[in-house]
Amino acid sequence: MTLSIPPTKTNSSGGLQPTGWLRYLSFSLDHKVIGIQYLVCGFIFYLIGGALASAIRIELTSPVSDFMARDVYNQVLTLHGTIMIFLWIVPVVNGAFGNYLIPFFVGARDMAFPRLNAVAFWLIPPAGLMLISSYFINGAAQSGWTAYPPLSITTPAAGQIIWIVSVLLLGGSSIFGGINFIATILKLRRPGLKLMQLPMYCWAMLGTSILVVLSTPVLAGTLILLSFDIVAHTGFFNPTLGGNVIVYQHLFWFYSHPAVYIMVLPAFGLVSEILPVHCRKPLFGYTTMVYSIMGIVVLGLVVWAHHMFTSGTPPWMRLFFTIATAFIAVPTGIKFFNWVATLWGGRISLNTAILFSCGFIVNFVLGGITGVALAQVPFDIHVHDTYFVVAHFHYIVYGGSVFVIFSSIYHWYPKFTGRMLSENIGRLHFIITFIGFNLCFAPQHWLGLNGMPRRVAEYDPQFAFVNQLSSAGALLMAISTLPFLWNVIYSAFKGPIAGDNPWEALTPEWLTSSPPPVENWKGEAPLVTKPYGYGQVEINANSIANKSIEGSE
Ligand code: HEM
Ligand SMILES: [Cu+2]
Repeated sequence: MTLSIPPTKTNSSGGLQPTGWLRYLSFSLDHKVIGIQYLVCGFIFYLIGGALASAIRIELTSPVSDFMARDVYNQVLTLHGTIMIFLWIVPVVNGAFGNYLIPFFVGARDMAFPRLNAVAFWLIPPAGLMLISSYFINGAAQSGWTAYPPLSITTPAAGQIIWIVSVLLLGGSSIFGGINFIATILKLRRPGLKLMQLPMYCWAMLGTSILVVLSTPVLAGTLILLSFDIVAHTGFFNPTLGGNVIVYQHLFWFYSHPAVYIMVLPAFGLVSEILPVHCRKPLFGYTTMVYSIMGIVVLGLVVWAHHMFTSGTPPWMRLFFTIATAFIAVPTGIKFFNWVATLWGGRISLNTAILFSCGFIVNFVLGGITGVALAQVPFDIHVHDTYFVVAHFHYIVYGGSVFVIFSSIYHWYPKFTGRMLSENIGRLHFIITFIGFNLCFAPQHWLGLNGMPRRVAEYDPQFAFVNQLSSAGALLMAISTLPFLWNVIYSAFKGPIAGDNPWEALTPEWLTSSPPPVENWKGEAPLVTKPYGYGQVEINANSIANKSIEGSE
């Protein structure tokens, strides 16, 4: 049942809102402006987080701590992890693309709650600035992005409290966003658009938003209790006051395991939009794709203790969490095979968007395999808190989410700006990123298997050479940002004009002008019931703007 109110005239950005580029610095209510705000703001934080990553890798080129003092290393590491997760990946795969695309995908003129939407975005820059500023007060948080007690209770309090307040603000932002996505997808659908006709990214965002709404408040509550332990010397997690550090770990991972799906499910959705367009084939197995998203949501909520196998978990619990974790490979495997089947026999045009998407598939499978390995208790005990884990999660978050963010930027840039990016520079960007990424993180598996611990500024000299390889990869990754930056900035002014639908795509955002007008469509929103009708309906999407596309089976 769709209870949708057909969105009509100015429900959002009318009247007194600034126009031109100033919009992007304003409290705009237009979902497209907010989407771009998330994207650009996230990218700025990515550059900062990347600079910190480079600093970490410079430190690790030699076995002694010569580039930074050890506690500075811990602060830089904490800042890097926190920025990358809470200020780059989560806001961008959810906030940026979700805001820009979801209203188009459901045929609405804006999000369900435009003001809440703007508030959700505007919580981010101050939270980020606050987090970074704590570095300058001599004593920034240094207990890692997990803030495990007792370390987080015993290290300097001011920095840790600032860290907690910023993460709370960012968590609030993400909850507001999640509520808005659920409401928009379920309630603002254009009449006649059934749930099972929605583009896959809508399903991914529905699943993700359910995870956000269920798990982020748990993190918020946990961090509030932690801050009481720090400032009021309560004893929730402080063992010397009768508290329990393991309870903290359970509560923390009840959020932070789902958080990996908050970072990768939207990426799954985006890839599912991009592949069919660039290989001119329908998305393979739509229905199984939907069910596998929901399967991942349910399983994702019950596997958190696989992060705690070395925390004295009883054997029955280990068994349960191993099995549940291994089961996630099933829905994930379904998605993988569906993507491959979508590509299979397609008319693939090897442009940058699909290169990054294919890069994602390759990297993600490698990260997934090491994930299943880590779910096995004996193996996990061997490599716990070593570089193997660092390699595993960077294959997921960088090889997964970041590759998809780039793929999506290449795919939707013409819609965002009305201009095309340079494909040659794009392919160069892809090649350097792909080589740099694998050179940086693949050797870390070896480091971990051979016992190099993570979160250290100093290590055994036998690991020096492999660490230097890894740092060389990181350098390449840093360099790869340059052609990308040049491309997006230059093309915004000088790129060839894109036209409304340069890829001849069938999803509804392409059935309006590029960039789209305020309120998305000049006339009625088109009813698109076959977003992946390639090869089934021979249509030229340009000529059917504002008409309904009903594919013939
Ligand atoms: C730009 C390329 C990147 C490089 C070269 C890089 C490098 C590193 C290094 C060397 C560490 C220290 C590992 C340790 O000692 O435990 C680290 C930690 C971490 N990185 Fe990255 N990273 C990059 C991108 C990312 C991205 C995109 C994310 C996104 C979520 C991310 C998330 C993390 C997290 C969560 C930690 C753990 C922090 C902690 O243990 O508290 N990194 N990274
Ligand atoms: Cu997990």
